[in-house]
Amino acid sequence: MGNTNMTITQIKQTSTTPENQDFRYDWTAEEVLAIHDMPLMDLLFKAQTIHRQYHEDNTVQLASLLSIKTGACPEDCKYCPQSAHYAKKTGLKKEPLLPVAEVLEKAKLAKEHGASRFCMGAAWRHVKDGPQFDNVIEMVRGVTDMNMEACVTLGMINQDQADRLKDAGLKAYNHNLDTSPEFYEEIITTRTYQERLDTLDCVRKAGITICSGGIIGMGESTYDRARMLQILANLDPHPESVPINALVPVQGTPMGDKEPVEPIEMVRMMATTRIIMPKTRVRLSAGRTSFSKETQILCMLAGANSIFYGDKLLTTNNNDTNDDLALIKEAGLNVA
Ligand code: SAM
Ligand code: DTB
Ligand code: SF4
Repeated sequence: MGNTNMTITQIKQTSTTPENQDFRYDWTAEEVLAIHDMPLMDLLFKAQTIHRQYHEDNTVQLASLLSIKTGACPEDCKYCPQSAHYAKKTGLKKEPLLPVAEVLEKAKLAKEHGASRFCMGAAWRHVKDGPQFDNVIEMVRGVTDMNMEACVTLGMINQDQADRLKDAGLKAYNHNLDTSPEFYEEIITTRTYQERLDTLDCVRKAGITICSGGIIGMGESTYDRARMLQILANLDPHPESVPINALVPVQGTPMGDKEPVEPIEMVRMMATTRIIMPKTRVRLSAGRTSFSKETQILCMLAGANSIFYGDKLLTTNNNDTNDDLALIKEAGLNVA
């Protein structure tokens, strides 16, 4: 990997402008895979070295998640407990859009508990104009007024809808690529990869930051993982936020029986993401409940600087908040 004897102080004195060679938008999947497959110690060293150049040391952002509209989604994403296609087997109950006041109350509590970002998710294929979207706009405005970063994930959106969200103060729109274009068809048949990229384009054109990542542990190869990261890293500018989820296998979905993700595979994903997208916030997202404290710390050493904080993700359990606070204290992290 070159320059292994350079000290961190020396590295910090190098240019941090996006013109320097840490920032590339022409990655090949083979190059990304080669980074991913590096000897683990070299990979961790390189990732942490880059991390310290572009991010505050010892810092983690806490983001809270809330499902504002749960279940009965017409899409067939094979990993997702909210898809109507698997509802009979998962038994997940459909719920209407939550009232604005209830959502804002949850956001206030999240802030009081230390979260600086509040993400609201709706099990929609795409956003429809009308009273429900108007309510989401109010939620975004309310969360922004609390001085929290508001993020939503609502499925596909058009330019007009993205512009309205921006006007309401939306900081970020989450829309994941989920996997490589080649493996994608085995996971989702009701929406194309290109449609996902088109939504990201509207988000960017509206001036909203992009939050886009994916899931590992669905049966994809490491090449598929590298391909997904390649496509994200070739967006110019890079997505401001990349969530990496380990599949939460939910009984009743077609992926309910998948083996848990090998912890070091998650660490390698974090490090690769950090190296090819130096300034991006890398989010250690779903699947943390299956990882030890030590694995999570390794993920952070590899460049992850955000976790979802709160008892629940959207419909599945998240780590106990006391355990998270203990981890943060033990590792000497500051909450951003
Ligand atoms: N319906 C919207 C969409 O698909 O864009 C927003 C909600 S959707 C639940 C948000 C993301 O959660 C998905 O893109 C997927 O990456 C992640 N996700 C869903 N179920 C998951 C699971 N069982 N394990 C890990 N990640 C999951
Ligand atoms: C993301 O990439 N992960 C979060 C957030 N974006 C919306 C969602 C994880 C969902 C895990 C399954 C569930 O709880 O339903
Ligand atoms: Fe619907 Fe999103 Fe779940 Fe796919 S991931 S089924 S679009 S809620």
